[in-house]
Amino acid sequence: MRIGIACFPTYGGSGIIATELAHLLSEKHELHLVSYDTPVRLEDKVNFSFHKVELLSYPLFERVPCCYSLALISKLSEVIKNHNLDIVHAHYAVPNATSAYLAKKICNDSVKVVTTLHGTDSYLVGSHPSYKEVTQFSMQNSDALTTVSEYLKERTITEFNLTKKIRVIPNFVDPQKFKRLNKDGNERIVCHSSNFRPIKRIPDIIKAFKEILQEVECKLFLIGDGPEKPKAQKIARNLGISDNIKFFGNVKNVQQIIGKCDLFLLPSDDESFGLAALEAMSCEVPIIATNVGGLKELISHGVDGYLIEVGNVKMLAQHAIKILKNPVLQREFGRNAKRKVLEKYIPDRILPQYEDLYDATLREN
Ligand code: GMT
Repeated sequence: MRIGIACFPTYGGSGIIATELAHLLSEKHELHLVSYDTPVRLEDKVNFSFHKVELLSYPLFERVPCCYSLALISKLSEVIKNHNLDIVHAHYAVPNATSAYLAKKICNDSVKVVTTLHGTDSYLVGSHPSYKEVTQFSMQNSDALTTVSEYLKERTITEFNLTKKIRVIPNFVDPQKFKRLNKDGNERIVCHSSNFRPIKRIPDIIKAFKEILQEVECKLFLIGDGPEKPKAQKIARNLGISDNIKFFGNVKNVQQIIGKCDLFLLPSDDESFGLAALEAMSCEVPIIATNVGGLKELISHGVDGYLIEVGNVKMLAQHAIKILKNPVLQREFGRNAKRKVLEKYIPDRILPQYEDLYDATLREN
């Protein structure tokens, strides 16, 4: 097959999944990746072409972000025509699915569009009144539509009144890359990784960590960057625990840090799947997360981690202390997590689901 993938290049699950999918698909298919910058997880040597969407800088466009959607339509049309693509796979509805649909029209319907919804493109950005109409249209008029969890499927159908069939294809992780690593010392490490947006509830992590520190000597590793970082640093200073917290900023090879951690926290307000948690599980790290969205499908309470109510900092701290004080429990949760990853979330299980979908979509009229 000849496949084009459109995605965001930034730190965020949708771009990561799209890039990893491109690496895997390119082993068997002709692959073209399209974005406005080099995706963060793009490997140095790849077996496919990367097509950069160039933007025209023009004073009139200063406050009109539509120019990216248009440039993406043009670039996708060019790639579809020049490489005779069979499939364009848009990751994230806004604007990628819309641009893919219009590129298909420019190319006289010579290609099929598959859209994967990752979460915020459906329930946050896409459902904003400024984008809802066009997002709904682009979802309904994709040739195939997938979500990363049952939760996101149900929520999308309800919020967008969709009649389109949706297939659930979960996130995946490379279990050889994300694995347990030997620590440099005996230090206990609690970890979190995200793009530091309010939805991730970073202040809950810092406040819980203050309580954890009263019982267990440990460090908090915070990986990533985003709008909540200055606030997080200020809370840590005010609580007098800055010396125990390390802010890493954006890191390309997160597995080298997560693989040495003892516990991973993801107390988000909402999470369509929770790729960061999956990556930690593959490193045999127990998870404490909120019982929301796709996290409920990923984590089994009392088996590979704990699920808490959103905002329950006390419970977050209590469960963390329980795990950190009990290395046997920690190892058991970690092993259970890895077992689940190997059973359900490795490329060998997920890749065929995308390939089957492409095949079925090409067979349809
Ligand atoms: O939440 C993020 O940090 C980024 C966001 C994105 O759109 O890139 O991630 C979403 O997609 C991931 C990959 O499918 C999911 O694992 C995340 O759960 C989802 N984030 C949210 O729903 C908040």
